[in-house]
Amino acid sequence: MNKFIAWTLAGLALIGGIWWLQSGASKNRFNPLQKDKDYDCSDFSTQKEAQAFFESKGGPSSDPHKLDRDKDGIACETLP
Ligand SMILES: [Ca+2]
Repeated sequence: MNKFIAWTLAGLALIGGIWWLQSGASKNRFNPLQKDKDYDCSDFSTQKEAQAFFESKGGPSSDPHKLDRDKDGIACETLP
């Protein structure tokens, strides 16, 4: 009987682990380009990269990720 309980718990742990991998907790880590992610300047390694993303999302007139807070058309001035 104890063996049965042990196997049941092991099975539940496995199912829980699979559920966790499929759940939102790990999505950003495995899928960084997921479209509903909110991007910050720290998500980019260069200003050029941030600028290209900023322009692909509508540029200065849109800026849903607030990459250009001073609205001068240049995203993430602080990046190299
Ligand atoms: Ca700016």
